[in-house]
Amino acid sequence: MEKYGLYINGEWVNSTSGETFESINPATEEVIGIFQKGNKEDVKSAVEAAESAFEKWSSAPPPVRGEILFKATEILKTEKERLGKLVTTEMGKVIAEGLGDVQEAIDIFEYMAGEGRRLLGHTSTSELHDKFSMTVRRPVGIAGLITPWNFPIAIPAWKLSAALICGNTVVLKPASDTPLCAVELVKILERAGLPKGVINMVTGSGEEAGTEIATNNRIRVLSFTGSKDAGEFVLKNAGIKRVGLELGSKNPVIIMDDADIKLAVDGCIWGGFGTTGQRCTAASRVIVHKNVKEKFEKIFVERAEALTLGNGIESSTNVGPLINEKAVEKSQKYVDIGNKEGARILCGGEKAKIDGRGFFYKPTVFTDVKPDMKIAQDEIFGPVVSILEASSLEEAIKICNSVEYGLSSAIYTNNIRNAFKAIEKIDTGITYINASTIGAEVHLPFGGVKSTGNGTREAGIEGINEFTDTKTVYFDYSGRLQRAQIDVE
Ligand code: UN1
Repeated sequence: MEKYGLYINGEWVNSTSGETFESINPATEEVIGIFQKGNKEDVKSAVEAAESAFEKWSSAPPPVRGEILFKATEILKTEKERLGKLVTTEMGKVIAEGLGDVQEAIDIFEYMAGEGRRLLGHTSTSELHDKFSMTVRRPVGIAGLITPWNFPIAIPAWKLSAALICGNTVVLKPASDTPLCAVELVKILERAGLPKGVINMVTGSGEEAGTEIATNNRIRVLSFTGSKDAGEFVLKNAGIKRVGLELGSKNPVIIMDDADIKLAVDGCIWGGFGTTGQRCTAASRVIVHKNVKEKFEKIFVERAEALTLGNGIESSTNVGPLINEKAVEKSQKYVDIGNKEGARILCGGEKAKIDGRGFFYKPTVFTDVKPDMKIAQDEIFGPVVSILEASSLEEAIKICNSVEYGLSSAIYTNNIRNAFKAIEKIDTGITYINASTIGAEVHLPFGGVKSTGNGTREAGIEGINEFTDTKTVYFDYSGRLQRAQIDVE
C-alpha cells in the first residue's frame, strides 16, 4: 500500500509523530493509501517554510504568479479523468460529479490566474488640492487553509488559488477522509513550478494539526470550511488573525403553486440527493405551497425511489455512499428523531450495503415536517429531505428564515413578484430562481449569512478580499502642509 508524506518546504517527509492513518474508499471500504498523522511540530515546520518563502513569493509580479496557476490549470485539464476517478474513489460522489469537482478546480485556477493581471484597487478624489488617493492590495502573510472532504479537489483549489495569486504562502490541512486528493493537487502545483515553501501541506487530525493552524499566531489569515462546531472553536481560538468561515446550512427550496412542478422535482432530486446530500448547499428542506403539495410529493417520491444507489464509479449509479460509517449513523439518528417528532416518512430511512460493503444510506423523504422539528433545523449532511407546507409566499419565506443558517436557497415560481420577493427577503448568501440550491459558479461570490459564516466570501472577485490587505495611499504633490478636515477650501 502506497504511503504518502507531508509536503514541507518542497519535500515529501514523514511526520515527527511517527504515526499514520488510512484513507478508505467509502463504496468498498478498501484502503486506498496511508498518510502521515501530522502533529503540532509538523505544522510549525510548515509555518517556518511558508515564512521563509514569503518575501520572494509576495514580491513576484502577480502576473508571474498567475503564470504558475495557468500551468496548474493546464495540468489539471490533462489529468481531469484520472483525478475525477480519484475523487469518486476517495470521497464517493458519482463519477460525473467527481469530474465536476475537478472542473471546478480548473475553473477557479483559471479565474484566479487571470486575477494576476487585475488585483484591482480603486482611485478616489481628495478634499485637498494637489492630492491623489488610491488603494492597493497587499498579501496578508501566511495563510492557513483547512478544507473539507465533500469537495476534496475543488474547495482546496478555491482557497489555494486565491491565497497564492494574492502573494500569500500557505499551510494546507486537508480533511482526513480525503488526503489523497489533496496530495495530488499539491503535486500538480509542484509540477506547475510553485517554488518550495510557497505551499506546505500537513495531513493529520483536526484536533492536533488543525488546532495548531488555527491558533498559530504566525499564520495571519485562516480560511476554514467545515462544521459549525469546528468553526466556532476556530473563531474562539484563532487569536488576532483574519478568519474566513464557511460552515453548515439547511437550504430551502420554495415551490409555489404557479411553478413548473416537473422542473421543481428535477431540482429537488438533484439538490437533495446529488452528492448524497453532502453539500453545504444541499436542498434539505422543500417548502411546498399547499395547493401543489400532493402533486409534488407523489412525483418526487417516485423519482427518489427510482434512484440507483451504488458505487459512484459505475455510470449507472445515481447516488453514491456517504463518506464514512459515522455519517451513516448520523443520517440514521436524524431519521429516528424525525419519526419520533411525528414527521411521516415517504421513502428510504434505511442504511444499505452494496455487495455487502460500503457506507450507503437510502434516499429518504419526510413529509408533514414542521418548521421547529429538529429534522427541519439541523444540518444532516446526508440524503434526507424534509417537506414542509406553506399557504403563502410570506409563510414560505418565514419558514426559510426560521433556521440558524443561511447559505443557499431556491424558489420555483413563474411569477416575477414572487421571485423578487424571495431575492429580497430570504436570509441566505445565494438565491436561485427556478434552479436548485446547488451548483454555484466560481466567478461569483460564495458564502452565507447567519451561522453559515462570518461574512467572508470565497471565489469570484470577492474571493480575493479574504487574502489581501487593503493599503490606502495618499499622494500629496502640493509641496506644502495640507491639513485634512481643516485646510479644506
Ligand atoms: C460545499 O458544499 O461546501 O454550489 C460547496 C455548489 C458547489 C460548491 C459546494 N459548487 O453546490
